[in-house]
Amino acid sequence: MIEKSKQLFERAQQSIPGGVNSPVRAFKSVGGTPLFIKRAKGAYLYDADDNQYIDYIASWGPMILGHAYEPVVKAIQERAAFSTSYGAPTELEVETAELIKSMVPNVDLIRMVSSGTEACMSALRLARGYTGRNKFIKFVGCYHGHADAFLVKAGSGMATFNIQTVPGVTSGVSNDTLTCAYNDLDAVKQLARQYKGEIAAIITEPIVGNMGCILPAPGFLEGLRTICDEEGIVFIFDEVMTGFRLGAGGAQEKLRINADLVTYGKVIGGGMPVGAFGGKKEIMQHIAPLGSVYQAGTLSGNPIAMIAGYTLLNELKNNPTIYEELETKTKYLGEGIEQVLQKHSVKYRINRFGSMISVHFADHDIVDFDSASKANIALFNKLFHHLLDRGIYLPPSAYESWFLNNALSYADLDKTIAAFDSFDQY
Ligand code: KE4
Repeated sequence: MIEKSKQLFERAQQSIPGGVNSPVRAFKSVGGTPLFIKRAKGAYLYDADDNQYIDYIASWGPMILGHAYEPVVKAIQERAAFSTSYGAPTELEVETAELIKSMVPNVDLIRMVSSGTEACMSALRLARGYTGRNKFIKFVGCYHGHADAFLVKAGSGMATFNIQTVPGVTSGVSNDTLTCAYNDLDAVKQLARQYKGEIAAIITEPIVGNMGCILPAPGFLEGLRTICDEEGIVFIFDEVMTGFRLGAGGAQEKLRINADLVTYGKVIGGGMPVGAFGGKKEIMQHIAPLGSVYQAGTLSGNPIAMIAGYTLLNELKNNPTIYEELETKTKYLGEGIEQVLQKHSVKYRINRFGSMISVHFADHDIVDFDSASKANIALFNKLFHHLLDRGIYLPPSAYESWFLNNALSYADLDKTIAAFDSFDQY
């Protein structure tokens, strides 16, 4: 029974385009009425009709320790009493930058912004300003936020709605966006030869979350690093999803590959609007006011957002077993689902890394956007609603990674596995 969500969705569409403030929330691909969430605690969401759901979205990544995590809530409440924004530097921003530098490798300087989009947009501008070059390479199906240059064959909501090009993104912008298939190193080498001296950056999700979860093929990221070294190209890791989720040091640490610039979002803000980009001083020193690559933001480093992120990151830094617990839970869930799908003789692939996982109904490996899009999306959409009806909330798209939070219990995982087993439309 979701009557209040239905009423709220009708009402929302009178004032907000599509009734949502971000397209992927609209349930467009899975169908049905988006749930309006009233509150959340730990691993559970509660919708406007007070239905409880096990949450595998975690606000698309940020809520890694579960919802309403006490230390974060308390820190926000206390800090708000000192005003919510100053538009001036604070000690808290310095402490947060120092904490991040102590957790992730290879970041000399870091600039706070208010979203992952801003972080990726700024990192690309910086790479272009630093190299004096215009073009850059992104991978089909990867998503780096909604800045114009990235809205070319992007993942996440664009894949969900099968949007290839976006009205309003001019050819003047998209002509400098070069794309090729994720995991296709030869295609990158070909572009690097064809546009020698013209490519400012290669940006990638080191572990992809926006086509579902997709892992880099052995040697792929190392190959990109070599091309960037040989061609003077800035290598950008978009760690908006993987940062502080795969481990305290993110993908750079887990995969033992150093990018030149790294972008962050989601977990870094503990659910508040925070993004960041950082990297080698040689490059970062070109950012204004040090250098001439302009970048700015009224609410960048906002004290409420900073205290939320600082508190959460400290918890993660001081309790490294959290990552082992998350990985063990994700492995347990993946293996449980695998046993069920094998029992039902279903063609499937499960891609998993750390606490990122996705299930694809296909009898081919899911290694790039083309293979992800050839999976049985309709079947996923049916399964989505089967689970939702049983109080289990997956991301409402086959083109999204699931995000586990450490408040999930093994009873929650078993309930999820059982719901896969009770599905009778495989
Ligand atoms: P935001 O501007 O949404 O904070 O971050 C953009 C972004 C950048 N890079 C990566 C790897 C991302 O995954 C994202 C945003 N992720 C999507 C979910 N796939 C956000 C959900 C939404 O668009 O509502």
